[in-house]
Amino acid sequence: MQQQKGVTKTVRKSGRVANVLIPITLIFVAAVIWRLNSAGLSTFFSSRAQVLRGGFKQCEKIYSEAVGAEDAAVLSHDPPLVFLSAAPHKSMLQPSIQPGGIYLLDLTSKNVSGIPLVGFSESIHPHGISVYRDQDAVYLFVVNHRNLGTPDQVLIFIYDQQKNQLIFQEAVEDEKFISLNDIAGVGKRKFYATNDNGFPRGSFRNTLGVLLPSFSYSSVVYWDGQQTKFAAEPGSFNMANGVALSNDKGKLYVTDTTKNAGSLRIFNQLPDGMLQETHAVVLNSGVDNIDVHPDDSIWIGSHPNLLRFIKHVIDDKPAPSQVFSVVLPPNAPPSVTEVYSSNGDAKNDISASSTALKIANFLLITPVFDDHLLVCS
Ligand SMILES: [Ca+2]
Repeated sequence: MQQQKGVTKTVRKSGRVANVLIPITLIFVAAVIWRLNSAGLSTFFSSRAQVLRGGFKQCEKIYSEAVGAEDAAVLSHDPPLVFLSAAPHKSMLQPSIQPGGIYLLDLTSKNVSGIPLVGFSESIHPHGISVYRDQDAVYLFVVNHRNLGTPDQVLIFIYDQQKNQLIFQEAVEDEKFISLNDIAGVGKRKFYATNDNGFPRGSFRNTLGVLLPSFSYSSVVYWDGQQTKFAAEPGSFNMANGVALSNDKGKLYVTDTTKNAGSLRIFNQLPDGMLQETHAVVLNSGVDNIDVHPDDSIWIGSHPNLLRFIKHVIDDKPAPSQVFSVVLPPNAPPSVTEVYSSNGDAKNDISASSTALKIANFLLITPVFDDHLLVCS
């Protein structure tokens, strides 16, 4: 009799556990399916037709040493010169990260050359970069990744155009630099940077945050030359990625790669550096880096199918690319143009476009991993 009571208790207890576990599992599975669907599950096997608008007629591939030129920043529009940040980014998840470099692209000659770093002898694996100018100098801010377990840092250089050299100024490190992605220099010793995740890359919590953005704790940090603070608290973003300052320096633009399936978010900068969101433009694509043209148009490289992007990371198969141009008129709704869209495998094409910018009569598109740039004119 005693034994039967025990069995009944165990059955009731396991019944209660099942009552809790089954709904939680169903909610988790539904959340993952919803997430995968917003990342491109419904169009995973379909291929995208190539689209080129905005007055551009044709594109050509530019091959160089700058493989994996994830970010690009304009040095000058006339002559058209661009800094490239290139590195073997697949090594970011290996215990020992592989070095990359900073390059200069001359769009007139289509020449790409490595820029020597003076005064910085450590390994560099650059990610987001940003140009800041004052009367005296051109500064280049660089997000630098190091081996897994070693925190990210920001390097500041001054560019010597006569000698084509980057002169190292300082390395900024802070415990709030958790999983840095992109940077926007806003003073010679001031910047905003995105943490695309609230946990270091390679950790389980980082992967969980990618799958379930409510747990990503993504943020934007601000360094004022002395200290770092969260300008947008952890959890303000699903995945804060690209960041750029408006031409009038009053607004900060941040791409949130997975918010509402991909959004451009617009913030006012408060006097203490904190960010106050004014509005957002939903782009329904995995938006990456941002470039602001002198005419105030905002150019964004994007990954329209994040599942195919992940597959591209794993097996090198082509991944689609997409470029948006966004105009934000002061008293009218935003205007969005899809300037480029492709499957990644056409004759003159590029996989996984992370940066797009308009310079002179060219559209430059750069990739996360691919071995070439795409220049359209
Ligand atoms: Ca990025």
